[in-house]
Amino acid sequence: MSTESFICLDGGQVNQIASDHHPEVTLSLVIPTFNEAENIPTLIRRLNHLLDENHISHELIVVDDDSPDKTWEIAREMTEEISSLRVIRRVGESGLATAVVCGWAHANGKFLGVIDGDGQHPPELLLDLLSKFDEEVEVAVASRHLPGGGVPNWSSMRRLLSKGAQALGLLLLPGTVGRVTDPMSGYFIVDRKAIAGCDLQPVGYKILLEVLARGKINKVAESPYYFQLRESGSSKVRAIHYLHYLRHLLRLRVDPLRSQALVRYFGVSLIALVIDAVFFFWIFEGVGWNLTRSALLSGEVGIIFTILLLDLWTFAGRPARNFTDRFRRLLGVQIALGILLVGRLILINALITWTTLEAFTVFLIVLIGTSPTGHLLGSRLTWRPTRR
Ligand SMILES: Nc1nc2c(ncn2[C@@H]2O[C@H](COP(=O)(O)OP(=O)(O)O)[C@@H](O)[C@H]2O)c(=O)[nH]1
Ligand SMILES: [Mg+2]
Repeated sequence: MSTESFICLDGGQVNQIASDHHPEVTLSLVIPTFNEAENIPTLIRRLNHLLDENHISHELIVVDDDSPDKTWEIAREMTEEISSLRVIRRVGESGLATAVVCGWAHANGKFLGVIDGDGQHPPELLLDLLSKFDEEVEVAVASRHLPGGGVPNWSSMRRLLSKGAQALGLLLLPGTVGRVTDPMSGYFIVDRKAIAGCDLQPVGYKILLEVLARGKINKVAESPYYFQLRESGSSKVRAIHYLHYLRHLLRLRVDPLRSQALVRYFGVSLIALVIDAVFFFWIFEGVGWNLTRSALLSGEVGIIFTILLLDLWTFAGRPARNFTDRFRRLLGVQIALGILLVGRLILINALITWTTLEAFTVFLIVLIGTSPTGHLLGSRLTWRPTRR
């Protein structure tokens, strides 16, 4: 944790956020800037006044990428007038999203926020966003796509690109992009706890995507707002940022394949499969039950093991909020895998009738063949972390 009012960083990216916060700082608000010299003084004064007036202890952290218009210098001069203001000048580094992570890595607050430096985000909405944390959310997002929000001045081209980007995101990362109405929002607050220790490595503009994908986010809240006209200067969005966005989506898509949770998840599927097969063999060959009854019973035993292992092991780090929530999740797995089990029984009987294969071979083929679908279905339906 640091408290210097001015830091100049020359190289070396910071992407880890500490879990401790200063007991006296509630909100650390990062303002990423590049050539915002004309906008920044008004915005800083407005933000500081608003937060002071509402007794919210805060720090404002401008993270400027060595702007040619000397935004960082103008902000630095203001640190004498505004004690809550801190300025980070990054030399030889650029990118909105990494600037935000850098600001948070130097922040002291319990809640970490971000707001554009060009006045397009109405500061007053901060109060609304902060109030959402009373409902135990981890992230509060300002959304342009809720009733009461909007983007008045965008060209049809930019609207189209924005919609296209969102659709692509939904296709590639439905579990992340689908959690909010405005995944492209650059105005939000996150509880430090949810991202502390996470390896945040955003590419390009979309810091919210990174937070939703890598943070420990159970519940998200949203507040509508109108995207204001830029006060001065121009947007820094360029064609290359759409490529960055695509790269970011692909990276977030591929990374979880290496994650521990996924390995555990497939570990459970494998264990359940073995238990199912052994149990089936025992009651069918040993006890002498008929094929359908044996497969039904062994299938249910496999499901119960799956439920227990998922709950106690795989998703132990993502606990349910209460008993009802936990019960709902477990019931979800039972229903999803139960439906699959019925399908499996039909398939087993069909294969026995139409082929000359042995019963146990048929059972194994169907069990192994259908197992991935069932477990994927189970996870999709039940461990989706948030319901909006
Ligand atoms: N530090 C930093 N800030 C940036 C960079 N690119 C954009 N910004 C800031 O991020 C905010 C949003 O950028 P803007 O170009 O207005 O995006 P738009 O509102 O989506 O058109 C503004 O405060 C910019 O000054 C960057 O590379 N580094
Ligand atoms: Mg802007």
